Amino acid sequence: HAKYSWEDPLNLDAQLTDDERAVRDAAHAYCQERLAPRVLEAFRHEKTDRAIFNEMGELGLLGPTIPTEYGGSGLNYVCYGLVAREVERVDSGYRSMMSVQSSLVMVPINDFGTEAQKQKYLPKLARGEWVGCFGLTEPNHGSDPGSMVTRARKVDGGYSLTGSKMWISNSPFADVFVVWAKDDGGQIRGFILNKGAKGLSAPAIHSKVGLRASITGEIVMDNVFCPEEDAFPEVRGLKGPFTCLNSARYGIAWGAMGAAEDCFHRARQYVMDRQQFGRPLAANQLIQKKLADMQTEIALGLQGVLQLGRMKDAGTASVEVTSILKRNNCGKALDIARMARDMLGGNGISDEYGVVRHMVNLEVVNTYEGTHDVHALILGRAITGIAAFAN
Ligand code: TGC
Ligand code: FAD
Repeated sequence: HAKYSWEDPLNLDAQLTDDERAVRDAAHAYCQERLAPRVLEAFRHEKTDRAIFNEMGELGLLGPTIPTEYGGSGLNYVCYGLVAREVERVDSGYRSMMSVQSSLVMVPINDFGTEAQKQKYLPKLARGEWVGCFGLTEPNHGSDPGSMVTRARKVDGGYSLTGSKMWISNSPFADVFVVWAKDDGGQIRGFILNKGAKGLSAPAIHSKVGLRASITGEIVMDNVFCPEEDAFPEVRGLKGPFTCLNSARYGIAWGAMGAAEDCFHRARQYVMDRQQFGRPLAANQLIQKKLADMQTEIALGLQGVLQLGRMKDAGTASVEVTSILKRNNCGKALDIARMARDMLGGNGISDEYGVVRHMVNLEVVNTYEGTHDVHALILGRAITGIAAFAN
């Protein structure tokens, strides 16, 4: 009978096309050869390397699903997920940099932008020549972005934006700011702001214990002028930002499994090598159970995101399916990272062994783009028809 493969028990590899495998392998090589050697210093000293955007752009990893006519790679959602998994196998912060640019900045410009906006912004974002950020969360409005207070007042020739956004990935060095604000009628609209605009600043947040390889900041807007041609003309309401989140949350669900796999592989090797009581840690039943639990959740989580990717590519994915997998895979990856940290004993506390870095990163990943519990509420509403978070 067939031999068990602990590295790929459900044979994910065989469910991919040749093209998808080629994209995965190219991303894997870049991530392992170029990103992995830099991550420890980046995390320890909170140094975000701007050049990573240029490197990723050169390889076509920014905007993988954006059409080639605008500089994207024109790939399917499964490819996008495979790339996210490879990047996050190294670090969730690197995946964050990539997914904000791809899903939260390029997707809205592609889906809601005018032809002129697409021509102006997408090719430069795809090459990594420009870095983008996405401002939805505010200091007092995170899970409930519909209550945002940032305002876009109509003025001659455009809009004047005032307000502040909090916890914004990439903002301190961003060139392009996709910001959501309420217009004079109280409707949410999207605006593209450019670095250097009068009244716009993006101070860095230096208090993070996780995701330290990815810079995070605020966006402070004091009557920033946005010309009419840089506003998204038609999209209104939360549908705008949520459309971007559907894509980013999907990538995160794949990415979290990459981080979990890295923790699993490191823990497995460690318990095979480490001797206590005169035999390898791996010889203990309690250790083997942990490995079996990790392996099971990774295999099922990967199978789930592959099916979601196929549904997205076929146009049959409801938004709630993304909530199932964002919630499950982030929560399970965090459990796996904590378990791996435990199995490495005291060494598990050192950043040199990798797993505790994944663990603190995954605390963030489990919180952003809709917390674990908010996704439960989205699902609860879909299951019962009753919104638990409504007034
Ligand atoms: P609700 O009544 O549910 O919906 C309002 C309008 O939006 C539409 N909509 C969606 N459209 C597209 N995709 C989706 N997933 C959608 N979900 C809702 C909906 O149809 C409705 O449209 P319309 O035309 O009828 O107005 O709105 P609510 O205010 O009750 O929503 C509650 C809730 C909990 C679902 C929502 O607010 C939520 O998801 N909160 C979580 C917030 C969040 O995810 N923030 C993420 C910020 S960005 C980020 O974290 C980036 S980190 C990335 C990185 O660094 O990698
Ligand atoms: P809150 O909404 O205040 O939630 C606090 C707790 O209350 C959570 O446990 C939550 O689950 C729970 N809770 C909330 N409402 C309910 C309810 N109705 N019922 C039960 N429990 C509830 N945002 C952006 O816009 N762009 C970015 O690029 C971005 N990047 C980020 C990068 C980092 C490093 C971090 C930490 C965050 C980032 N975010 C970004 C913000 C992120 O999306 C929010 O932190 C997240 O949506 C949660 O909002 P909050 O922090 O205000 O928490």
